[in-house]
Amino acid sequence: MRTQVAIVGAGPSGLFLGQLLHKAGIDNIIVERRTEEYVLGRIRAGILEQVAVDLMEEIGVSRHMRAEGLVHEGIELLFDGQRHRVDLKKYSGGKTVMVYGQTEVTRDLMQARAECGLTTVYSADDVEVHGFDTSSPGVSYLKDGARHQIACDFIAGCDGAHGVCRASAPKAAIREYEKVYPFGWLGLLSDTPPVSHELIYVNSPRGFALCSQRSLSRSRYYLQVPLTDQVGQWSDQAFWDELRLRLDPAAAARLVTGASLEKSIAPLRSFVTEPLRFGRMFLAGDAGHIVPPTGAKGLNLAVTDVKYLATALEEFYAERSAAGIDDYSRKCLNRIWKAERFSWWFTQLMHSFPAEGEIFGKLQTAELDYLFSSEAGLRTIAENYVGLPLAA
Ligand code: RFL
Ligand code: PHB
Repeated sequence: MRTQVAIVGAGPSGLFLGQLLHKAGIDNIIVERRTEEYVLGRIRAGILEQVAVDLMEEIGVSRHMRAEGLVHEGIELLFDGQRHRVDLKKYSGGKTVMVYGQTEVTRDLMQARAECGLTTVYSADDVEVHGFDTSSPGVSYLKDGARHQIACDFIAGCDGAHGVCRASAPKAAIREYEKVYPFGWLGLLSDTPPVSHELIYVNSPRGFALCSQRSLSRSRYYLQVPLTDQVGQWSDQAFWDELRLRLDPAAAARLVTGASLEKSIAPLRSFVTEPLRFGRMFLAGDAGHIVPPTGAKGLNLAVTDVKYLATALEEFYAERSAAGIDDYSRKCLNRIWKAERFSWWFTQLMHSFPAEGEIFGKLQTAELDYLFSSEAGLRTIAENYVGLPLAA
């Protein structure tokens, strides 16, 4: 097989990139190690910044999002027993966010890809990337007992945090920055109405909690848990009891509980790879960087990476200019580090860090109190949460 761009990974990065390239007339094949059902079954992000909403429009996959997505103009932070609202729209110069699940985004992109007749190879084993330091790179994989080869001009490493692309970059050419947090998030999805019409981020003495949602009848909740906890230890009842204890009395009284549709624990980590380009291979999305989910930035950063990458490749094919691909890493990393900073700061501000002693909680409350007493403070939260502007 031959294509112009071989994309490794059919998560949001790979699927968005595939549609953008197709729209620009650039041929691409996606190679994914899991099945289509497995990819669709993963419950992850819930918040789209304007940049992701715009991209869904641009590639013509916004019909469901427009019908089912919920526009949110604010979020609430609960600390010291009281809820405080951040008016995102007011303090970010009119921007909002969209509540629309990654599962739904993925489904819409997969449908669009199928309608365009583009090739996606699912259940591809032992994927390998070759020759990206030459002008004729390739990707190979095992399927149905045989090794298949794809010759291409470029490789897009959209294969997430544990993919093969980053792992194949020469060790001497890559630098990795990492921070691991001493806790995880236990998530629960249920067909129950959300406790509030906006998201509530909770700083409580018992640990962080988040009340999120997927629709007016489907809720997504998270609890900060020790890294040693196993999902099996947490019955639905235990989850709801603990969540109620972390909420304020009014929210606790309103909480509607029900059977979980899904429960899982995700570790929290900040991670950045530099650079994001190795010859004719590019890293995009979680393959190049991870943020703790507190700032809701992961999916949105993936979207900006692939937008920059698609533009650079389009420039290469249309004008035979390498300026865009030469600048890809720098342009992405500038935005990535700012999102990393916000996600790290918001994580530190809202979670319990028992090892830091009681003073840490007091300092968090003082900082939160200050932020809500200051227009600059509210702007800082709002501007970062809705997403910083894209580079020109
Ligand atoms: P993905 O989604 O991990 O997709 C990578 C794909 O590559 C495949 N793959 C391979 N394929 C072939 N060969 C190999 N060797 C391969 N190795 C891996 C994988 O099977 C997979 O299909 O990465 P991508 O596309 O870069 O997308 C990134 C986002 O998924 C991620 O950043 C977000 O989910 C992060 N995130 C959130 N982001 C937001 O913007 N807003 C949120 O509200 C938000 N909430 C979250 C989150 C992530 C969470 N978890 C579980 C980490 C909440 C949680 C709990
Ligand atoms: C989610 O709904 O899954 C979600 C929302 C906001 C976050 C993280 C996760 O900050």
